[in-house]
Amino acid sequence: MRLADGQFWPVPIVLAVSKKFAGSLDLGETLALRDGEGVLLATLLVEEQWLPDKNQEARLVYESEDASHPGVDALLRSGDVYLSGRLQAVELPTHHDYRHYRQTPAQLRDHFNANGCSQVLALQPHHAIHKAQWEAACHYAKTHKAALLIQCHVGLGQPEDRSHFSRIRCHEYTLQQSPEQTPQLNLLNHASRSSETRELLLTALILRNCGCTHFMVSPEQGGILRDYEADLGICIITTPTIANHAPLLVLSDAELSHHLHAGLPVPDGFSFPEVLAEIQNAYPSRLHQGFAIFLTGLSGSGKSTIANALLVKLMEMGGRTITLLDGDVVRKHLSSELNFSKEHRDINIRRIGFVASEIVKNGGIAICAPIAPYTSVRREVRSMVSSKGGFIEVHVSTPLEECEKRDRKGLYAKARAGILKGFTGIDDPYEIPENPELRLDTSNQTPDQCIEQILLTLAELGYITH
Ligand code: PPS
Repeated sequence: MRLADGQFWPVPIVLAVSKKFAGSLDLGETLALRDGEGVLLATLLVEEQWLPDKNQEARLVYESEDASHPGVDALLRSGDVYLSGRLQAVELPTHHDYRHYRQTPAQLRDHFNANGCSQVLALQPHHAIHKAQWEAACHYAKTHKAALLIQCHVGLGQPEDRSHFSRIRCHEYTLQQSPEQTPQLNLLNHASRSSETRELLLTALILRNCGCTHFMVSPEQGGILRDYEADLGICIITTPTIANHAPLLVLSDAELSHHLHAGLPVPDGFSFPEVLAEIQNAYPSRLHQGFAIFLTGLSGSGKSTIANALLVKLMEMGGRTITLLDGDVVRKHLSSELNFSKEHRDINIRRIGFVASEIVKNGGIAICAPIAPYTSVRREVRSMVSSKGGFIEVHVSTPLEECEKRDRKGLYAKARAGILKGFTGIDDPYEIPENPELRLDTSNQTPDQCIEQILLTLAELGYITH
């Protein structure tokens, strides 16, 4: 918890590089630190490099060594060698959104000083601020003549998802509820470390550096922070329970949106109507979310036939834009340079997954129909798409004998004759999906029956009404 000079510092912020890169460096060299677009943000004079004990770091920072913890996972995947040295800032990262809310700690301190604020109360909500918390903060600010700062924690890069914008719009609505106060809203660019205790301590430290004297947290967080109050140099106050309030419903934005979509009543007085409307809008119900239908199976199993029939059926239903990413079409337009090695097949499927996830993110339907013979990359695509909307894996399980009997393109015959090498099902593997949402065997069902089953599954999952 301390730097070598004794300063309190809860989370190491390090520059991790590969062994190969570290091996190519000499101490005393200067490195350029650039953002994703190549803009020079800072330079680092390399004074030291060492091999960290990452398991110990994981244990101390994340209280876990389990790689399924996102912070531990990121730590273990980062480079093996840490570099340190004198850091020289060149310029701050550019952001195109909400520039007026992006003040540096020094600018915030100057602002509070210029306005004669001897007390500044900070809130750093993870989600929207609802009534009880806001009233408690305003009450405190009024009785103690304190200024208010709402610090909104955002990621490092350009924002990608609408929850970022929706969260800030929620805060703007909340601020409008107390015209007598002039709270500051500020965005803090910070890579989340998914560490409960240490991250909270770091947040408190950052808030102190922004000129805040008090930090309002939940009673549980208060329990963690109190022990460190002296080191942190900021007073911790907890959200008091306001007697005349309905019992406080503690829900994340996503939980609250499910609550709203399920038609469950949100207690009167829980939040502000504009905030609730914004959350409902940012997290649409499944009926308004995008989804991908991922058909996987052997060549000739009937994927393309199902995909094409499903395309027109969904178009007939209307409502969402639909894109078909058929195996052959993708091979022609997106992946023409790739062959059928495992490595290239995985790249092909990742490309399909990326395009599908972009479509789903924007509320559309992506129908994908590649062979996709490998489990691990199918899993990758599932997680890529699921974070944006629905993912429905359909294993077109028509047996090999039937596919070979059909042999529409004559490729099985070529593979059997040894003219075509590495053909899926003949001399290349197909790993059977373990838990697809649906299995369809086109040797005993018509395309119409297959489509009906897909539509029923979509309806059961809530993505369409059927
Ligand atoms: S993969 O494995 O998912 O990347 O394959 P995909 O992009 O779906 O491409 C499959 C189509 O390519 C033709 N083809 C082959 N398939 C499998 N193995 C080998 N070696 C091969 N060579 C060419 C074949 O026509 C597949 O088309 P479909 O529509 O599946 O029959």
